[in-house]
Amino acid sequence: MKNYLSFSEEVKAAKLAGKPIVALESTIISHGMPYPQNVEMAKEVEGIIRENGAVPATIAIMDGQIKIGLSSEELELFAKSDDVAKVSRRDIGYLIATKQLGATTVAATMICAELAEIAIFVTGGIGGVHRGAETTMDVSADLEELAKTNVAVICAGAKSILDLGLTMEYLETKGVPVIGYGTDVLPAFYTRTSEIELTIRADEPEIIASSLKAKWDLQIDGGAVIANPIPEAHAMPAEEINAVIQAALKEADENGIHGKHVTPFMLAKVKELTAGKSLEANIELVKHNALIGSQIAVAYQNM
Ligand code: PSU
Ligand code: MN
Repeated sequence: MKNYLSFSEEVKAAKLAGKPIVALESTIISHGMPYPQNVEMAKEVEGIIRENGAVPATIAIMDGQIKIGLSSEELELFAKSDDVAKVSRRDIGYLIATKQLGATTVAATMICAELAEIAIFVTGGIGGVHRGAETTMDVSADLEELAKTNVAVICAGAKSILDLGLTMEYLETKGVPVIGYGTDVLPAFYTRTSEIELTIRADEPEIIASSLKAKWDLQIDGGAVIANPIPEAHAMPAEEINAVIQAALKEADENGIHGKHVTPFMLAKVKELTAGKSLEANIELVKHNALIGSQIAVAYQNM
């Protein structure tokens, strides 16, 4: 196992010192945002985590290894190159064998974080059950991973490009806790609320940390979703974003976009149709998740 993992000096030192570590994904950099905002976001997020007493570990596949922690040059490479594969659970072995560049999704990052013994992972949004999944069967591998891998994902809920109701049903069936951070309803990424009520709410990072500890101490395997609403100042008006998402879904359908291309296509299209406002919101919500995620990581480490 150890031979496949390559830790950055910073993460190695954090492990030795017993410091809290926060995992970060790389698909959001390579396929979720355009250059140069993607690399700026990645560096800012790492900075926020450091300022809040934790150590960032951005995860990606490169040179036949799983990198746990990337240098600035490596972040730049993943942000700039148009030759980076989007890596989910199915792809990890092949990408290592062929020594290609691979950006890890939520599912793949969870697998790598667990291997590296990192329990807390910060990102923007998770994949889920797509609208129309009853015919396309498009259900993100992120959900299956949440069902079995012991990593908590701090995100801003799920985007309404997905079927939020079906996504929640899936998570309920698989026994994945969805914890609202300071909210009783599922945040919908660009907006702070949705119509979906949550059964678990926590207002302090310590409650989340101790809930995770109890779950895993009891060997109740699987991840958790910590749903942290986008800050008020950066939220988008619901009608506006929903109209844009409808238009983007229509375009995706007309262009026959499917499989792993759906989510990146939708993100780029929504950005275009909102004249970049969705990207700004996306960056702000990830930064806020980094703040809350660091607090959870610190609390978890202190237990
Ligand atoms: N949602 C975002 N930005 C992203 C993604 C989701 O707002 O970059 C990425 C994440 O890496 C997530 C993946 O794991 O898309 C889900 O892809 P799919 O729907 O193909 O499973
Ligand atoms: Mn899919």
